[in-house]
Amino acid sequence: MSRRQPWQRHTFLDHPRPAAIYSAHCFEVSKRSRRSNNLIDEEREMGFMSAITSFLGRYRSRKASLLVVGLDNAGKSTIVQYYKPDSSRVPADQIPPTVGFHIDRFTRDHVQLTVFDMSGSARYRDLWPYYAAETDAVVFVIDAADKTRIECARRELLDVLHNSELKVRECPFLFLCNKCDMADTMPAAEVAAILGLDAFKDRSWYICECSALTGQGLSEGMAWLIEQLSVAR
Ligand SMILES: Nc1nc2c(ncn2[C@@H]2O[C@H](COP(=O)(O)OP(=O)(O)OP(=O)(O)O)[C@@H](O)[C@H]2O)c(=O)[nH]1
Ligand SMILES: [Mg+2]
Repeated sequence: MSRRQPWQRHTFLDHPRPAAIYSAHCFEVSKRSRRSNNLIDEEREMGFMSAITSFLGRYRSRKASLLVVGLDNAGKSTIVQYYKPDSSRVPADQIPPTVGFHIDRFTRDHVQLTVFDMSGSARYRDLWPYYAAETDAVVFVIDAADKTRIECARRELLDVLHNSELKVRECPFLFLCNKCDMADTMPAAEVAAILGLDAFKDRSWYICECSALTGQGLSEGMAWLIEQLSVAR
C-alpha cells in the first residue's frame, strides 16, 4: 500500500471514531435537527396563526363612509341601490331624483358602509365639498352616454377636489362610467383622458365601465374600493 504524502488530506475514514463517540455524535446531530424541526414547526404555526389573525382583522366588520357624487341623472342612486342587499333594494324604476342627499347604511364584503348619495343637480353640488371632509373614499359616477356634459363633470370633479379637504387628504377615487348597456357610450379610457386622470398622481384611483341596470362592472369597482379601504387601515 502506498503511503500518503503529508500534504494529502486525511479523511474521516483515516481516523474512525470509537463507536460510542460516533453514536453520541449522531445523537447530538439528531437532537439538534429535531430541535430545529420543532423550531420550523413553531414558526410555521406562528405564520399560520398570524395569517388567520390578519385575515380576521381584515374582514372583521369594519366601517367606512363613501361619498357618491356625479352629475344629475348619472345613475348614482341606481348604483347605490344595486350595491345594497336584495332585501332592502329599491327597484331601479322606482328611484326618484335625489333631493339634497340620501344616506344609506349596509354591509358589503364585510365592511359596514355609510353611503352619502349626493344629488347631482346644480343647486345641490355645493354640498359635495362639505361631505367630502370625512369620507373614506369617493365614488364619482359619469353618465358615459352623455357626451355633451362630460366637460361639466370634469369641472365639478376639479371643484370638489380643490374646494374640500380632499385637496390635502389622500383618499381613493372610484370612477364609474355608467350606462355602458346603452349604444355609443364613451369607453373608460376616453373618459379618463377627458377627466385628466393622468394628473391624479398623489392618490389611488380606478376607472371602469358599468351598468347599474345590468350590474356589469359594479362588483369589479367595489372589489377595488374594498381592497383600498383594507390597505388604508
Ligand atoms: N340605461 C341605463 N339607465 C340607467 C343606468 N343607471 C341609471 N339609469 C337611469 O338613469 C336615470 C337616473 O338615475 P339615478 O340613479 O336617479 O341618477 P342620479 O345620478 O342619482 O341622479 P340625481 O339623484 O338627480 O343626482 C334613471 O332613469 C335610471 O333608471 C344604467 O346603467 N343604464
Ligand atoms: Mg340620485
